[in-house]
Amino acid sequence: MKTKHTLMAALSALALVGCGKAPEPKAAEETPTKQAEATPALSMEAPKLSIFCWSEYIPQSVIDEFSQETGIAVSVENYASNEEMLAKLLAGGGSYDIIQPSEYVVGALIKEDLLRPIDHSKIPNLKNLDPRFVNMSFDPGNKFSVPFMAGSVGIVVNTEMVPEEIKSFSDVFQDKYAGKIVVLDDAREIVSWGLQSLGIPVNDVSDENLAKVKPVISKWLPLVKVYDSDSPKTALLNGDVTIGVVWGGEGAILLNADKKFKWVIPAEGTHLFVDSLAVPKTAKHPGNAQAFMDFILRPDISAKISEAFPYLNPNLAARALLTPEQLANAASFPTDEELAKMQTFEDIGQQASKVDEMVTSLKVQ
Ligand code: N2P
Repeated sequence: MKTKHTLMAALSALALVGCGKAPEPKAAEETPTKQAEATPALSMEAPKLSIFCWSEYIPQSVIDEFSQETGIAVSVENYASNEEMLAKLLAGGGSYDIIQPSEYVVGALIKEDLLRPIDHSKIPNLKNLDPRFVNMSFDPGNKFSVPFMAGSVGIVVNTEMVPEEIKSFSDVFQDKYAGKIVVLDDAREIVSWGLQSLGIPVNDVSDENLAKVKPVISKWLPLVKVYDSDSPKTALLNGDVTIGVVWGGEGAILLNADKKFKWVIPAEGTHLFVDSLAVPKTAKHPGNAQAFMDFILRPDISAKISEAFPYLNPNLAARALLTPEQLANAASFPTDEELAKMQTFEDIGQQASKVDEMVTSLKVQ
């Protein structure tokens, strides 16, 4: 669970990195030669891979299949927010070969020179990707990252309990739904909903705009019953809450589970996230990391990921393997018209700590 402390640690660590005090990469246990670092030779790497990824995103069956095919032993650690991941990565405690940052964090990590360039000749399945999800502004030419899944943030309504029409973020946060709302436990997301309800672009997080958003969010957050970024579907499924703002893949699982759930793309517009795989500079097994990137881009494997976690799959060859029902799930695959109204997040530098402080203070009111 993200705390103020972890985000502040992440931001101060990034600030330090900006001052040229990046944590030194730890020497590799298995292949400690400088030569191996300069030119990753697959044969010199131990058959190991350490993945640090979002919870509920990479099915264990996919990881097992990779291990069976390659003989590479995989360890997995999960996080529930980009900020939690950054804090752990920058603290240098874990030694991760693959991380799974969202678009704005890929941009920040590239800027701070914390990612290792990837070798496209080792990832031929890059060709399967939808051109709309490659060469994006946060990583031109995909020099450092490979899209894993994309998705939108939207509203799920239990229509048996909430018969009123819900169209927007401000429709969700009404007094009559007090104690019946689940939202993502993510300060950047929450502030973006406030900004969008005021018609302000999600990346315009100036002090002035944050001051405008504060009164909006301070009315909203006391109505929230559950903050959950790992599995916000659970509170909706078990009836603890009747309405929520959740990741698209979570919404898609709810729509598949019960017809009483409805997915709504907020009228104000919403966040289109692009979660990618990237290799930290400190990775000990960059060759294995690239083999894993290529594996998840295989159409059959990517389709299996969609089956378990139905996000917006950016892999066209995998999409061709999905059923018409999967492709018709409104929470997985927004229409082109809906997509056109969505915004991706950009790195907002030091303003991120103000966003986090604001939401943290309003949550504990
Ligand atoms: C997967 C979480 C999706 C991450 N459980 C949204 N950026």
